[in-house]
Order: sequence, then C-alpha cells, then structure tokens
Amino acid sequence: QEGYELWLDYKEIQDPTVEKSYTSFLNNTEVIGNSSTIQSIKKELQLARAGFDFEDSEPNNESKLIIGVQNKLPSTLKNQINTKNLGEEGYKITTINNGNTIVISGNSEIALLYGTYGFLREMQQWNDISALNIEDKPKIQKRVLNHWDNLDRTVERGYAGFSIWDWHLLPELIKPEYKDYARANAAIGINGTVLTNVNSNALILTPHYIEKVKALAEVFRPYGIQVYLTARFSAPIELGDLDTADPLDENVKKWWKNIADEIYAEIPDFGGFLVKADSEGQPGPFQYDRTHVDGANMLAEAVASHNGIIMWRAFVYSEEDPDDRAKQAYDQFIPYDGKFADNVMVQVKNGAIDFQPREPFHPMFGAMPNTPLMMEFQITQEYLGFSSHLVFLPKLFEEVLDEDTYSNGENSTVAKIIDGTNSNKKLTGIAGVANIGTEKNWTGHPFGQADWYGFGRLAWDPYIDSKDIAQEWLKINFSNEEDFVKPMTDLLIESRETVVNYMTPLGLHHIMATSHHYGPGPWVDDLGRPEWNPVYYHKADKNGIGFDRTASGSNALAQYAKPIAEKYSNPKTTPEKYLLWFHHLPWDYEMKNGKSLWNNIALHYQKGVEQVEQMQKTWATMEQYVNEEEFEKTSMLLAIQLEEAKWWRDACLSYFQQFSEMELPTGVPEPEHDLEYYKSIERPYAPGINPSW
Ligand code: BDP
Repeated sequence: QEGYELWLDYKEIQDPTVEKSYTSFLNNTEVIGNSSTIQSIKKELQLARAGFDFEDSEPNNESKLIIGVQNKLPSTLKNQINTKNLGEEGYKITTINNGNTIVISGNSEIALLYGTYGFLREMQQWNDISALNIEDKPKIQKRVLNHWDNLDRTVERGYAGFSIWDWHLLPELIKPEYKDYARANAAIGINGTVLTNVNSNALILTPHYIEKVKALAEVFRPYGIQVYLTARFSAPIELGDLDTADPLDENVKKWWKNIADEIYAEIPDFGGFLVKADSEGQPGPFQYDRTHVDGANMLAEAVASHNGIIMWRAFVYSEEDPDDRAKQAYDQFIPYDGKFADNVMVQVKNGAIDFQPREPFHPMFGAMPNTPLMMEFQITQEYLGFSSHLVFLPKLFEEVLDEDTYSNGENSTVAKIIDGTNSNKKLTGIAGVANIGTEKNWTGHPFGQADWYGFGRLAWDPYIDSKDIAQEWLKINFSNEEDFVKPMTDLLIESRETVVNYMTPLGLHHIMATSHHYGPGPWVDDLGRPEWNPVYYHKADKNGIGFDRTASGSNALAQYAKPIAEKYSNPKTTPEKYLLWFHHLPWDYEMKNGKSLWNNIALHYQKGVEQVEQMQKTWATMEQYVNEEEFEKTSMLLAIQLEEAKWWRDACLSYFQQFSEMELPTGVPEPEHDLEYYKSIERPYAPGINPSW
C-alpha cells in the first residue's frame, strides 16, 4: 500500500558505506526493560532492521546500541550519561567507547521511544552516525492533534475519506491502523489526540462510547499518546438528567465531576476536554449569563484532581457585533487574563479570522501574559484547496511562529508565547486540526503527509526551519538523492506563497465559495450573517479594495503592540503581503514596484498560475526517484491544481475588474469565460461539510 507507512517506511539504504556503518548497531541492540513501551521500541527496531534489509548481515560484535532509562543503565554507563536537563520526554543519543557504543537514554521510557525514533530518523536520512551526539527535548508540553471527526465517521473539513475511528466496531475490533497511527505520531513527538469534532456530540460521554475510547487509549498508551475528547457544553441537559447547563449550578458541576470520574476510572491518563462554546451556534455559558471563565473553570475543576486539562477555544464571533469579526475574540477574552484556572489553556487559531492561506498572527498572542495560550493550526486544507492542492504548510506555520508580538519587548515571537519562555508559563500546548482519514495513504494527497509530519516536528520544536523539515521529509519519504531533494525542497517551500498568489494575494482573505470553501466566491453577498460573506472581507467597490482596520476603520490594529500598530497604520510601511488585510486602497494606489494596486493584484494571480506550472515541470523530472503510484497521483493532482489556479485567477479578476474598470496588465491573459460562468460553478457534494449543522 503506497504511502501507508508514512515516515516509518525504512527503505533499503543504497549507499554501501553508509549501510555498513549502521548494520552492526541495529543488529546488536540491547533494550533495557520489559514494559509495553519497551516492547514497542523493540518492535520498531525490528521493523527498521527488516525495512533497511539488515537482517542477514553479520553483526560485528564490537558495535552496540544500548537503549535504557538513565537510572536503569549498567553502572559503568550511568556516570557517563547525564540526563538531568532532559525533563520527562527529552532524550540523549551518546556515542562512547571510541565510537563503538551508542547509548539512547532519558528519564522515562517514552523518552527512549522518542530517542529511538530520532536515531532511526538519522539513518533514514543516511546521516553520519560515527560520532553521534544529540540532546533533544520538546519545547512545548501538549502536542496535540485535533480530529474534527463525527461519530457517524464523517469528518468536518476532512478530505481524506472517513474517520479512521470505527466507532461501530470498537472496542471489539482494534484495527492495525490505530497502532500505526500511534507509531507515526510518536515518531514525530505528538503526545495527545482529541478524537472528536469541536462541534461535538454529547453521546461520546456515555459509558457505551467511553468503553470505545478506552480501547483506543490502550493502543496509544505505550506510545505516549494521551486521549482527549470534546465536551458539549449542553451535555448535562442532553444526556437526560438536568434542565440546565449553567456552569455555576451545583448539580451541573456535580454532573461534570461524575462524568470526569467515570472517564478516569476507565482511562486513568485521560488528557481532558477541548471545548467550543458560544461559537457558531454551539452551546456555552453565555446562555446563562455566565462567562468563558465560568464555563472553563467549572470543567477544569471536574478534571483537576485527575491532572486533566481544559482546552477552551477562542474561536468566537457574534453576529451582534457587525463592526469587525477579526476583533471579537480579543475583545471577549482579554478582560479575563489571569482569571482562568491553572489547568485551563485558551486555544487560539493562528489568525483572527479563520485558517486563511495567509493571515497576520492573532493579536491575542502576547496580549494575555497570565493565561497559557495554546496555538491552533489547521493541517487539513479547508481554505487551501483541500487535499487536491500541494501546499507545504510548515512554511505557513513557521511564518506565524516567527512573528514578533513585541509583548515583552522586541523578539517576543509567537513561538515564545506558545512555548512559555516569554512569560514563564507552566502549561504550554499546540494543536493541529488533522488531515487524516481512511484514504490508504492517510491524507489523500501524497504531500499532505508532509503537513502532518511538519506539524509534529514544529510542535516538538517551534524553532526548526521549515526548509529543514521539508528536506528531512523528502529524504525519508522518497529519496536521498541530491538531484531530487534540492529542487523538491524549493518546490515545497515555494508552494505556500504560490497558493497565496492564486487565491488571496496582498492580504485578501475569506473570498472562498460558500460553505465548503472550495474555489473562489468573491461575489457572495447573500448569506445569513454579514461576516460569512466574502464581500464583507474584501469590500471592493469603485473606490478601491481592502478592509480598513486602521483608526479610520475598525481599528483592529489597536489590538497589536505599538510597534506593529504604528507601522501597519500606514499602507506605505505595511508589509505588502498584509496590505489589504489592514487597508482599503484605491485601485490606482502606487505600490513599491511603481505599479498600480490593480496591476499588482492581477500579476500576483498570474504569478500563482505560473508557479503551479513550474511545480508541474519540476515534478515531471522526478519520476525516477518516486514510486509509480505516488508519481502518477501527484502528477494528476498538480494538473487539477493548475486548472484551479487558473479558475481562481480568472474568476477573481473578472469579478474585481467590474470595480477597478482597468485593463489587465501585459502578461495576464483575458479570462476564458465571463463572470456569470464563474459564478455558476457549483460543487454540490464537496467533502468536509458537517451535515448536522
Ligand atoms: C471553521 C470551519 C468550521 C469549524 C470552525 C471551528 O469552517 O467547520 O467548525 O472553523 O473551528 O474553520 O470551530
């Protein structure tokens, strides 16, 4: 099954010298201990040996790999391996004995598992291990996938088939996929998974389902992965016992406490709850005139004695506030800084609107010094062409993590807010909305795997260069040949800017078609709530285009620290990539390159199309490095991506041209069809919509 193995496909090592230097270590291994995690380590080493095809080579008895928790190492080794600074999950790979012994150690068995995967990763990349010395520990504590999976196995915003959780047949049927899912996640350091959709169903909290959740938790436990669930705020009512869900009501508190106790009795290491409340019609504390703090803290109390946490989402916006949706989460949450219980994290999307191809970082980052903020990225490509478009998302994640919030002086990057170093946060976390489904390669697009992989690597260390991640993944997944890795790394790195160019250049956002968000829909103006309509976001008219978020407009800019607010208040000093996010400007506004805004918009759309053409050309030369199935599939998907890049360009330019009334600049072809044609394109059965809301 091509692609099923993800990054745990231990391919034969084609370089004999490299191979020789590896075999003895893998064929002469001692793993100390006997627990289920230790068994998993042994199993993984076996798989690697088989995959690398080392099984038949004779071990040279001098080389040895020893894997053990520091305090269980033989006494001669104990003194040589210092694991003091590694925490619970960090590992150390040390080479001693003139290069003849490699020791993987740490303070827990899970650390050893991470160390083993780290070691195998070196081999998958054919790295020199003759003097290997690595010390690595995660910078963020809760590294979690969010599955937007419904109990009927549809996946909201999922483009890779159905949910991998087969609720119907659990707990009796344990599919091999569950274990492989755990292995793949542990290999990149993910240590938590929220199994259910944020638009949640209370049934998951009933004993019938908890038994199923328990079965999954048991598969994941040896791999260090904790299970979390989404908690529907109105569950006390829906499950039949109570007539209120008021968080200050004693019976409601008791009800949640009981539910938590019941869950923990079955799953002692249960992680806690993720909650979407008072957002897009979901129930929450507001109905009872209570606040986010009341809601979150009530649930926090229910899980506190079990070491559970609450991840309370900040994705909120209300129709009663027509001013600017981008401002609302900040306005709702900032007053509560420092008021949340110690085991609550506020989970904030990377930008203030919604997982767009590009958004400035969310102004809440840096603005709540006394509240642990958890980052929420979207790995599934809801607004970025589903799993038909190749977009390397780690580049997007990196851009956000690297932005300076100035919250604590210069160099207070978003990464430092998330990993807690900026204000000594005790609890830290990062979440990625998964792109995983029942497709045989898990993610649909063969390159979607790179986004899952890259999310995990950045969750472990938000300072890794996305280029390094791209290289690593390409080598592990396809080939170590320089002629493959180099051009393909460039392709991956550029793919993010490419999608921005052909979808939403220069700060445009949320101009996708209604509901499924696939393809362009800048003309849409008839939806129930103003802020659901693309026209609300681009505000194109005869005078110009863009959302004025300066003091003369919504003043959302005031939510950012002064250096940003000041710089971005003037279009001339606003980075052009964010121009129309913050400014409404005339079509003939002169940009840095001396050309008009209109020309620049058109040229960006055109460039996006040309970049996809280039991707196609590059890929066409890679046939010899990749297996046939993935080569063909990617080629066909790139052809779709190219057609759709043109669709985006032509639809958006025909629509905006009505207002600009300007000619297309040289180099940009006239759209093939008229605007009515583009408006009439429908995708009635596009995947990923939640049929229940
Ligand atoms: C939006 C999605 C919607 C999610 C919502 C959320 O369109 O399906 O339920 O975000 O994050 O991006 O709650």
